[in-house]
Amino acid sequence: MSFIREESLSVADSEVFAIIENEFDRQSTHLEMIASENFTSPAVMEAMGSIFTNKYAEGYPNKRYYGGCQFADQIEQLAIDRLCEIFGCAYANVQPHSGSQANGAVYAALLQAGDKILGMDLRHGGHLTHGAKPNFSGKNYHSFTYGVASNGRIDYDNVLEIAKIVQPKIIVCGASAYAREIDFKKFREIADTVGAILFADIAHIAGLVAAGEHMNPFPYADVVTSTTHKTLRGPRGGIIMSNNEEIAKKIDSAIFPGTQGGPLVHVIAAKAVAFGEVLHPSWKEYAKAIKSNAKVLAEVLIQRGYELISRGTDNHLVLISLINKDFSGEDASVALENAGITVNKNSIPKDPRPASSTSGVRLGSAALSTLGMKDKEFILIAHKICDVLDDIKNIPLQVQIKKELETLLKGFKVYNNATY
Ligand code: DSN
Repeated sequence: MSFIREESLSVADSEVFAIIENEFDRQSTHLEMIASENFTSPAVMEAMGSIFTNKYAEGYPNKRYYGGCQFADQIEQLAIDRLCEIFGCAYANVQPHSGSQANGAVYAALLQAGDKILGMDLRHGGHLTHGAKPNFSGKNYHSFTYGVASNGRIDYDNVLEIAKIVQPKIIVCGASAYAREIDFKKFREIADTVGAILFADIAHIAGLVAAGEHMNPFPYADVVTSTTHKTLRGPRGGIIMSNNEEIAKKIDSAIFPGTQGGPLVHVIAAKAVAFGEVLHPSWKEYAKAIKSNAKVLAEVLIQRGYELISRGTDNHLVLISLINKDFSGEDASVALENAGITVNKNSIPKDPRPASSTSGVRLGSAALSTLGMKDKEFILIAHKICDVLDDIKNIPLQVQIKKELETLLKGFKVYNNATY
């Protein structure tokens, strides 16, 4: 018997195949507006589903602990080189299994347990790994936070004041739900004033940074992390970059053997494919579309009377405040899902509701921009979102809108049955 089984998944495991088919149908019939999601190309998925999944390659290119790594070396080096070219940095580690693993490795590399970190408050748009108390970053380190001012924007003078009091070893900049440009130069000045390391987490905006559509954290940040699956449109995973050789060496040791074992070589192969796509001239056009589509979305929501945190957007996301409404982010997300629009509830600054219900809804434009949607579609979708929220208990309306949006989606396909 050949060890290679020739059957396709549908034959080999019809149960798993059926679930994947259902997910394909879900993704094909709902508007994907979760700000941290996107549609990877079939080429990315092909690399991720490749034979590299079989390979152990603990270590780094040309310094492995296993035999047979010559092609793993080539693929990892290619991913590293492409990544350094995209962001204009000297060192990159493409092995983190996720953004959280990447951030954990940065702390492990540069901090001792109990050291002070200063990051953006989760409820103001920061991430769990930026020092939130229930997370390892808030348990293992002494974490402090800054937030946004009443205008929904980071007040850099206030961050400086807090940094002077806290005297953190690391300042974390970057966010998961912040619609405005992050000024890395100002963060560098703050970090220099208090002698802190500047760590930028660009998970959400990486695809925009890559195209010059958002300020680059280099040369300002000492270390930069990102996920690869949000605006960067690659496979799920993390990356770490630096221009500082000493930091880069510590990061490499913190990833392996510090916090991870074998790298996911198949995912690294898919990262290399995604980075190749980012380096293509058409990426600029895509990043511009992400931003202009988010702007149009924000404009319509505002015209229709919805309050947005920071009153607009500079990037790929908008954050609707429902603080003055008699329904929560959870209610909104369920109603929008009924109408065929997938979003997430999100806490907002000074949110009176708990994280399980929230007073916010976060919307993103990256995935629908991948499908080729432009102003015209985003205006229509924004109005549909408002129609649902204006009359949130109207289930027949939600059903009707779902039908209309399914018809719209039929004209915008990224996958066919042969490519997912
Ligand atoms: N969970 C991601 C997001 O949705 O922004 C961040 O890790």
